[in-house]
Amino acid sequence: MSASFYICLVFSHFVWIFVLPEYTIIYFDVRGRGQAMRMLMADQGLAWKEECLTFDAWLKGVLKRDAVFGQLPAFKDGDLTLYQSNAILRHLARNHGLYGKNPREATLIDMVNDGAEDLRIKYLHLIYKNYENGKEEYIKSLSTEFGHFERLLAANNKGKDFVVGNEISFVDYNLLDLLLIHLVLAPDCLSGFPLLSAYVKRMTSRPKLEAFLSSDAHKKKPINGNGKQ
Ligand code: GTB
Repeated sequence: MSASFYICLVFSHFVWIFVLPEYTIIYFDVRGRGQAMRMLMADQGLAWKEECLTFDAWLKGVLKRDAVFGQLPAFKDGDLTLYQSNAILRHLARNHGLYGKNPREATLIDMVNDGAEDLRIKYLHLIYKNYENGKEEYIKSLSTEFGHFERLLAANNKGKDFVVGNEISFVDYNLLDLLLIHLVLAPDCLSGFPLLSAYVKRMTSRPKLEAFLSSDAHKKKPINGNGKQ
């Protein structure tokens, strides 16, 4: 199994074998596109290591040359190295039962994740390219953007479950990350969205996720690489 290493403990004539994933995130010192996978792993009780590099070291070093698309985050699962944050989320989802209960749910999860990615690209454009001039207009556009997700929640058991189905999936961590970073950008942005507000409360109250979100590993990590948030 490529994702794993084995710890064997021998107790008299019994052999206990535990299979533990050996995961590593290679990224800049930001939450950025690494945060949904961190929340997923924290919530699922999975251990991971972080290899952090500065933007300067990245530009000067060989890592950029070797990266499949010349970008980070990268993710190591044993001898498998992956790029593209959404592919990494899907990899974790397939290996840890976070991709819906059937093909129909998996497709809906993909659909919502693509919608989340569209919003993330708009957010990143604001942060890295147009913060001072675009912030006000961007915040106004959030009522339309969040309306999509509020309606998706409403259509799924009146918002009482997850965004798709009644089991958590990788898209919940991606959506939660997006909502949390927008709450920093515009603290009132969810005030007109009761289902999304309740969803954030429910998700952030999951014990392992709550512990991660209150850790320094989360709180001290900047959201973005240019100090804007
Ligand atoms: N589609 C890819 C994915 O989903 O993984 C997009 C990855 C991506 O945009 N990566 C950016 C990158 O590698 C970092 S995220 N940029 C470097 C390059 O292209 O050479 C945004 C970001 C920008 C800057 C910092 N920083 O200065 O610390 C951190 C994060």
